Amino acid sequence: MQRATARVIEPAINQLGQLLQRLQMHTAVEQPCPRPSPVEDAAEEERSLDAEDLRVLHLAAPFKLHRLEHGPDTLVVLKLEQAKRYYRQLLALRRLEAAAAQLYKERQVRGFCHLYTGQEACAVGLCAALREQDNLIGGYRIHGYAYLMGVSAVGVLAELTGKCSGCARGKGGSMHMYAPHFYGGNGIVGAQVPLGAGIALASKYRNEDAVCFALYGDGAANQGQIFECFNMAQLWQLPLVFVCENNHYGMGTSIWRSTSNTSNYKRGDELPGIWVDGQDVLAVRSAAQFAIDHARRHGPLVLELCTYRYAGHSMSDPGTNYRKREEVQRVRRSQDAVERFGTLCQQQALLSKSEMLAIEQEVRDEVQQATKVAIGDAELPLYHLWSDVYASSLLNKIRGISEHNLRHDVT
Ligand SMILES: Cc1ncc(C[n+]2csc(CCOP(=O)(O)OP(=O)(O)O)c2C)c(N)n1
Ligand SMILES: [Mg+2]
Repeated sequence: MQRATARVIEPAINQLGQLLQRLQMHTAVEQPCPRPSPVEDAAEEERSLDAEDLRVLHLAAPFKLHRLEHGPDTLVVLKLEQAKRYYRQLLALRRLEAAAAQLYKERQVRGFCHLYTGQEACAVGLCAALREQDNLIGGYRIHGYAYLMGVSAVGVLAELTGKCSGCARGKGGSMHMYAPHFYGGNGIVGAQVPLGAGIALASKYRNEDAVCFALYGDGAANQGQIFECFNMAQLWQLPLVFVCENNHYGMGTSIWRSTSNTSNYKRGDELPGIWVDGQDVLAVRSAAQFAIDHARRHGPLVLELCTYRYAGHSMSDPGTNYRKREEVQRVRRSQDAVERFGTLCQQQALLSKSEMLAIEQEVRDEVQQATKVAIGDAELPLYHLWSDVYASSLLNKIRGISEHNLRHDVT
């Protein structure tokens, strides 16, 4: 439903974005984009747009560019409908993770649980830019992306508790959630990036005009396989966007201890790169729109989303051995993505306090209901352990265990 609405509205917004881009001044390579100078026409545009519940806004932080002469729009459009949708999504992601943490503490969740809290603007901004045919693949911190790509709150939470209504029917858990155009959910650090290159190669081969976003963290960014993908994607001009969500910490260590070049947007060698304020939904959306356009026309590029995670690496990590509690509190106070976007919407008179409270209540109800289902729902019967192993059931048998004579079903 959310994606269908986006399909109608985004082309109009894109057109407007292109118009506004023409009004922008551009910068030299390696320089941050300047804010656009006030132009008479833009002011006129702004006046007429305001009348239709649109705002034309300057992004708070400039982009940084690598091997690009022109960057994403720094003058962006926010419609009333989008303001509501993004605010709702930001809140939903935060609430879902709070519910996941609670379920984990109550021992309803077995296995891993990696929370995305703090990074919500990255997921909401990226998914706002995706077109119907575009694909996305990520690592293990994936609950929020699953939700935005079409998995319901029940689908996410019941997957965590291992129940039938989970999006993988409880067989996948925290790291293995899937939906159409959403390829998960991967537990092996960095392994999703070559898979993403494969997805981009397949859609190029089939002329689908689809771009693939392959996500990875600042810790994964040091892996060899990512550099191999940079090379192949550039050679084959794949429609692939490498997205490094730099939350500044890996598992038990910081980027400053683990990485010699901490400017991830510059690490693609010949690939263009863009540094983005990952706490700003509109900056992420603008960068992702630019990236889609670039990847379709010229091939791969790197987006580095500068962000922060509040929780530890996983539920078993308190997250305070390798960073100070005060640092987390400072980011929460000054950079929180939900707060920032909510304040912006209020300042721009797009959302009133009471409307925001109503959205909060709606989200709270949705997650509360989903939590109940996630606890009360049944587990799959045992024989489903060997159903759906393959997408299609070739011989109705599972390869390699013929002595057990197990029939394979696709359900
Ligand atoms: C190949 C591989 N090596 C190591 C691990 C263990 N491990 C899990 S997460 C992680 C750190 C990844 O950090 P980052 O990429 O910054 O992602 P974040 O947790 O910050 O989202 C490590 C080393 C793993 N799962 N797979
Ligand atoms: Mg990290």
